[in-house]
Amino acid sequence: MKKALITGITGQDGSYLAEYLVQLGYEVFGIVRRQSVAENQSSRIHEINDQVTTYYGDLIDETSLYKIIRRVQPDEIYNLAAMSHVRVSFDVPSFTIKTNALGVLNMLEAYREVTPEAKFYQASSSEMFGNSVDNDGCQRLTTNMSPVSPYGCSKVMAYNLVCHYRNAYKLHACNGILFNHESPRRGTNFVTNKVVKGAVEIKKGLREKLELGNLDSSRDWGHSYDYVRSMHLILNHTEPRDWTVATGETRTVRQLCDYVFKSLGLNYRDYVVQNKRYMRPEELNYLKGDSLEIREKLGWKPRYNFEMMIDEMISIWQDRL
Ligand code: NAP
Ligand code: G4F
Repeated sequence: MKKALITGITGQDGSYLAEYLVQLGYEVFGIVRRQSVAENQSSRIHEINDQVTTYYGDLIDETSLYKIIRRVQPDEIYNLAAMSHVRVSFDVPSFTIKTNALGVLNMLEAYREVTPEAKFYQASSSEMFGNSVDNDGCQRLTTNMSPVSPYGCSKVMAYNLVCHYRNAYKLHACNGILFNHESPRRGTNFVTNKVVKGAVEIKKGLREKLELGNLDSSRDWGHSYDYVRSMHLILNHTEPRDWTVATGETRTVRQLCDYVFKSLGLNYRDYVVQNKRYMRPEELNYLKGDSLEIREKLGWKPRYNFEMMIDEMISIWQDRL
């Protein structure tokens, strides 16, 4: 039985990945942070709680990482833990860099010292590209990285550390550069789930308006369930290297609002108002990823399209509220 260790197992991706690896027959271990509301710690992994083993730890606490890796002796390490909110990273830049960059260095050091024969996946991000776009309107592995947020800067450092450790110490360490991916488990302060939840609340008469920031930025949105499957494929390819994972479709936040409100029989223009509070000091305007390589070489293919994913999110919020 292979052993997988997931940091960020309580997050959106961590919870889907844990379920997927359990299904594949892995013994799954996860690192969780202590939270003051105990129920929040494991709400996303509630259904598989008895099938995974979790340990308290933190990316910033190096000794906790050494202890856990030594105890688990993982075959595969998925490093998904991060301060993952781009706008919030402008408010807490130092914490963001400590967790997302130094935290990754801590993970790499513990991995190299304790289980260098294991495989290591790093959750890299399309936010690293900033506003760089190739001539064909896409971003890919060779696109220039010029981040426009503390979060993006932290992820570029982590990305480079992973490449460096792979080359310097001959480790099986890989970056998955994943474009935005969502699901009903997405935090409700990310735009897709915020819009879906807000629109369903409006439909049910629970609120009157929805406040958003920039409606004109474009994102390449896929489903988290599809994207965690790519993580496993990436790590189990014979050659350790980096990949981009995307749908290749892009939509504006305005188009997202239009689709969600229309699905509920509403016009978003009657309800959405803009509030500067949700704007960013510097915005990433446009993302559209080229994932041809992972589709052709590893056979990755998303099962959800945009409409299926948003419909699933709407349906879940209709039940929840
Ligand atoms: P998420 O839902 O915010 O989950 C992040 C996880 O990291 C949570 O379990 C969180 O724990 C944990 N965490 C945060 N700081 C930590 C620390 N210092 N030590 C240990 N654990 C810590 O994010 P996600 O959407 O699942 O994303 C997973 C990873 O992929 C992240 O690295 C993110 O930056 C990256 N990524 C995401 C996307 C996307 O569109 N979703 C795209 C590209 C890359 P708590 O539950 O205690 O907060
Ligand atoms: O949903 P978002 O907060 O996601 P963002 O900033 O693209 O970051 C996500 O994707 C990255 C991959 O590219 C990940 F690395 C990262 O961890 C995270 O998962 O915002 C999407 C767009 C932005 O342009 C933002 O300005 O929506 C715009 N937006 C407009 N109003 C809003 C809002 N975003 C949020 N969160 N809240 C709003 O009210």
